[in-house]
Amino acid sequence: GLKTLGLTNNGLIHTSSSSSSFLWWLPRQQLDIGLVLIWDRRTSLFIQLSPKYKGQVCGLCGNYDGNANNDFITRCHALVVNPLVFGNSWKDSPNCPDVHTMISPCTANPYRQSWAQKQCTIIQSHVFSECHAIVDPAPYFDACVFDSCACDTGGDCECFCSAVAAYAQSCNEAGLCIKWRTPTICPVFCDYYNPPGECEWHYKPCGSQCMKTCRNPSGICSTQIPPLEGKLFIYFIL
Ligand SMILES: [Ca+2]
Repeated sequence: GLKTLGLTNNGLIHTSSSSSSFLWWLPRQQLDIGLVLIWDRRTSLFIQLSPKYKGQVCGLCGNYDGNANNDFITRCHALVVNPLVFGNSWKDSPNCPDVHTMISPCTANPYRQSWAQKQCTIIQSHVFSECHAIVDPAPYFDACVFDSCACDTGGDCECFCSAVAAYAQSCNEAGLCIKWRTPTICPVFCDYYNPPGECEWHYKPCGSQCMKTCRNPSGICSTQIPPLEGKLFIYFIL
């Protein structure tokens, strides 16, 4: 049968500011059940599952058996080729209509195409050159253009920034820290959140090692949480 790993609002591990775009929320018990879900409350969602669940899960993220070719399995256990059939089978609400055609967002929003392609070239540029041989930039560039074309209803830059950040995160996981943000390209203003005269918040492009801090006096951090961009300090509420 299908079991759901529950997410609740109990025992959240969180950072202290409520207004930062770089907040990561971690229900405490997820660490115990082997699931880490980190959401910046915008367009970035990070899911990490313990290897003990390999091949034991199903849904939109696949079955986690190391083979990407068998991930389009519907709710009725049928392996399909069509991504729409696959996606529709996993919709949560029966009131939500099925999607029957998928129009490329750059076709639907042609006025965004040249902007999206121009912006996304940063992934293929010298900024990420060190990473190109280790993590293939092509699928990330395509995804960046797709997402940047699609985001046409406010927050125009956010999808672009999240797409580039996704490539940077893959580089980070491969051991390469790329400092790609600038004051004009997807800037992060951590200092804004610092109280006057204090220096509590720092932006780290590739996260930081677990540190003993005033908010984490034990210096004990979960080893299950990978280094992530913008992670400032995370502490447990016990
Ligand atoms: Ca699979």
